[in-house]
Amino acid sequence: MSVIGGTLLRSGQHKKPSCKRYALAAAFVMSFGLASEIGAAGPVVVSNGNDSGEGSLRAALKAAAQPGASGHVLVATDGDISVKSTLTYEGQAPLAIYGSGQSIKTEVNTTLLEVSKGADLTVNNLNFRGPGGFSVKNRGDKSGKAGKGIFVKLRGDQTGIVNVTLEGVALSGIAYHGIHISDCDRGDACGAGSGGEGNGSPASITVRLTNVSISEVGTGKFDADGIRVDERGAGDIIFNSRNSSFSRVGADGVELDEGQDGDVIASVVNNTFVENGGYCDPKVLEQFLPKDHKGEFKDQKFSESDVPAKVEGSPDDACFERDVELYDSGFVKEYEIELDLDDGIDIDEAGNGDLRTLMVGSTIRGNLDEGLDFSEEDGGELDVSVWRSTAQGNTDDGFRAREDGPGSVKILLHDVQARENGRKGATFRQRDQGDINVVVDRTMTGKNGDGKKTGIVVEQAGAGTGTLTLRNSKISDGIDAENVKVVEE
Ligand SMILES: [Ca+2]
Ligand SMILES: [Ca+2]
Ligand SMILES: [Ca+2]
Ligand SMILES: [Ca+2]
Repeated sequence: MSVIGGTLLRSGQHKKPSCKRYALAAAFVMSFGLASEIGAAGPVVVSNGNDSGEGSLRAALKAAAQPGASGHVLVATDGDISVKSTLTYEGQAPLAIYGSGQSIKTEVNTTLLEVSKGADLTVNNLNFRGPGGFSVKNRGDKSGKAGKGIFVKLRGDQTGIVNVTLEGVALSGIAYHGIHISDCDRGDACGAGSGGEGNGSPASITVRLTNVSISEVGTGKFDADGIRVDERGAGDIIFNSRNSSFSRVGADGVELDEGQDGDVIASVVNNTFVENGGYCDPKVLEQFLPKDHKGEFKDQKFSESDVPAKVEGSPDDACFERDVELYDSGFVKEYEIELDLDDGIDIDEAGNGDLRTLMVGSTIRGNLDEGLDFSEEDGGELDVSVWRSTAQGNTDDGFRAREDGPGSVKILLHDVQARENGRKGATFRQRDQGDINVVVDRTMTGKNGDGKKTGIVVEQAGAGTGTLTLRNSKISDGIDAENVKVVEE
C-alpha cells in the first residue's frame, strides 16, 4: 500500500498529505508495535461461543470499550459463535478482533457486527455468516431492516482517518451490504457519490482487505453491495484490496462513493469479481417491464405523459430504472425503463478531488452490468492503470471510465484482455475542459458487442486534446475514436 499509494499520491495535484502521512505512520505502528500496544491491559479473551454472558464475544466487546482497555479481543473458542442480535462495539478507541478461522453466524436477518462510534477496526481470521437464502423473491427488507455483515459508522465530528483492516475474512449469506463503512449523515439513504445525498465528517476512510472473500451477500435488498464505502464531507477514500474475491453479490462487488472534497485512491491487486449485480433478476422481473419500455422520438412527436408509468406491483419496484430525456420544447427525446443491474467494481468520485486507481492481476467476469465502472466528476483528474487483468463476459462494458468537469483523463492498459462483453471491451470519455490520453499496450480485445468498433472506445467530448496510443496490441473488434488522434507505435 505505502509504495503504490505513495506513488499515486505524488502524481496528484492535491496537497493534503498531512493526514496521509499519519495513515502510513499508523500502519507502521500496527504492523510493528502490536506487543507494546497490547500493553498492561492485555487482550480480552473470548472463551465460548455463547450469544452473551461471561466469556462471550458480546461481553468481550463491552469490556474492550471500557476506558483503559487494550481494544484487543482474542477469539479462542473451539467452534463458531452464534448470535441472535447485533454485536456492537461502542468504543471510540481502535478495536482488533483476532480469530483462528471461526465463524460468527446468525440465523436471524440482523447486522452481525456494528462499530457504532467510528473506531478503527481490525478483524483477522474470522468469518461472518448470515442466514442466507435471500433473493428478490425472498427479500430481507420486507419485515424490518436487512442485516449487514460488518457496519462501521463514523461520528459526525470525526477527524483524521478511520482504518478498517480485514485479513483472512469471509462473508456470506447476508441480505444487505457485506461490509458498510458510512461517513454520511443520511445513513442508508445516502445514494451514490455522483448526485449522492448527505453530509459527512472531515475524516477520511482507509480500507485494507487481504485474503477477503465476499460471496452471496447483498442478495436480499436493492443496491446492496459486497463492500460499500460512503464518504462525505472533506476526506478521502483510500482502498487497498489484495488477494480478495467478490462473487455473486446482489449489487456491486465493490462500491466506493466519495462526495464533496477529497480523492479516491484505490489499488486492487490479484482480485476477482465474478457474477455480481444480479439482485434485480431478469428471469423474475422482465415480465413486469411495460411492452414499449424504450423509445426515441423526433421533436414535437411524443409527450411526456405518454411515457409508461413507473412499474408497480413487482417483487421489488426499486429495480426498475426509468430515464426520460426531453427536448427544450418539453417533448420526449427518448425514454427507457430497464432493470437496474450492477457491476464488478464501481467507483464514483464527485466534488473536488481525483479518482486514481491501479488494478493489477485481476479478473472481472460475468458481472450483470459493467465489469469495472469508474466515474470522476467536478474538479479533479481521472487516472486509471490496469495491468495484467481480464474483463470477460460482462453484460455491458468490460472496462468503463468517465470524467466530467475541469480535469483530464489518463488511462493505461498494459497486458489487458477484454472479450465477449455485451457492449464494449473498454470505453473512456472526457467531458468539459481537459485532455484525454489513453495508452494501450500488449492488449487484446475481441467479440465485444456486435464487433463493430466495440473493442476500444475513446471519446473527447469536451475542450481538449485526445490521443489513443496503441503498442503491440490486437483490437480485433475495432476502435471507435471520437475527436481523438490514434497513434500506432
Ligand atoms: Ca469525510
Ligand atoms: Ca471528491
Ligand atoms: Ca472530482
Ligand atoms: Ca474534464
